[in-house]
Amino acid sequence: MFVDQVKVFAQAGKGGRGCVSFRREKFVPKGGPDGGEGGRGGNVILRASRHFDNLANLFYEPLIKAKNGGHGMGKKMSGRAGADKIVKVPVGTVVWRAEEEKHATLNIQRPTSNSEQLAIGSRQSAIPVADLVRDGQEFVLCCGGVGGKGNVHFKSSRNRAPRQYTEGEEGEQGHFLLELRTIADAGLVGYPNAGKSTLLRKISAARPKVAAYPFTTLHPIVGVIDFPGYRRATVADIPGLIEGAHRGLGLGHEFLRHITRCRVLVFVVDIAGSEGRNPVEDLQNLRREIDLHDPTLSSRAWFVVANKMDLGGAEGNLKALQERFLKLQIVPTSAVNGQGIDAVEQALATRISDPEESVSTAI
Ligand SMILES: Nc1nc2c(ncn2[C@@H]2O[C@H](COP(=O)(O)OP(=O)(O)OP(=O)(O)O)[C@@H](O)[C@H]2O)c(=O)[nH]1
Ligand SMILES: [Mg+2]
Repeated sequence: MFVDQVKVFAQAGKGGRGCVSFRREKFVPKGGPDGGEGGRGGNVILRASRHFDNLANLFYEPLIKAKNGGHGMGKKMSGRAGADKIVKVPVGTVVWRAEEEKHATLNIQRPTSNSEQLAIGSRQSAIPVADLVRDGQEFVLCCGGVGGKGNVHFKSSRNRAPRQYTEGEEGEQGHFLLELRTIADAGLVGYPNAGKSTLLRKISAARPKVAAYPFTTLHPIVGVIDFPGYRRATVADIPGLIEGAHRGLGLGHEFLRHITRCRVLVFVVDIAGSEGRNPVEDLQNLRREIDLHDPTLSSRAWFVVANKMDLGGAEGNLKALQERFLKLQIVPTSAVNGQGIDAVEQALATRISDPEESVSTAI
């Protein structure tokens, strides 16, 4: 199962209680207080790991609790520290904290497209607290409570047999929303059946499913391309978009956030116009959809892959597309027989190494 958004409740460990104890030893009458302090509670820590590609482990275990600290003991012995709870999440996870008060009514809605604020429940909002973008990066979600003081801390010249102690502090706790935003250099955007997955199979070792029906790809898949000179780039294949995707139609909206980190967007269109499509309109609609989802996406570097060149009618449509978008880079390909794949790799290599230069405003 692929999970890219999950709500969790995290609770750090409580600090251990301080101890009340007096030294008892043969030939040492009135040995004095010797109660040690409690151990600190364990932290809840998120650690980004490149071995995970989604948040399914948290879906099955949405309560994350770290261990409490041990109580203090006699002979000034401190309690043991509670073990930290380390939870591994995929690289690219964004962490949001839900507001404290209304935990009971917490009820997630889809993130609003343009704002950084995420609507959770009716009146609640969440604030972003961490973005784990490097492998091994850690974030302390909840800090463990400090241990209490034992009676040895309360001794003084006037109080030589204190019986005071303090409880350990509670650990931090809270509701959080974790959201995965895939990290890739380039993202493939297109209508269902345009041939995005077929293209990814050709340019990388990734093996997304390919079939002749729409919505074959159900979650993002990242492939790695090796360029000459030991350079490499990652390309994400996301499920096909349809008109109205920004309003939640089809699968598109769910997954548009996975291209928000891509430096280059590759628009894959079915240039043969199979299934009665018009490639020029397709491209205009796709550009509009991503712009409506997030206006910053439409100012990214981009180019077009005109796929299915092997089919009838493709040549004419390609001409029409080129005439309509004169300044735009259009790479004709046929992903099934490998035609134009080198040109796609070349275009990706130049755009990814210098995306600034290639920001295009052709539409
Ligand atoms: N003739 C021809 N067929 C192609 C070409 N590229 C892909 N196809 C076919 O088009 C169909 C859809 O291909 P996919 O790669 O699954 O398309 P997709 O864009 O990933 O589709 P979704 O995952 O549904 O969004 C498959 O039957 C492919 O074999 C091409 O260049 N020429
Ligand atoms: Mg696909």
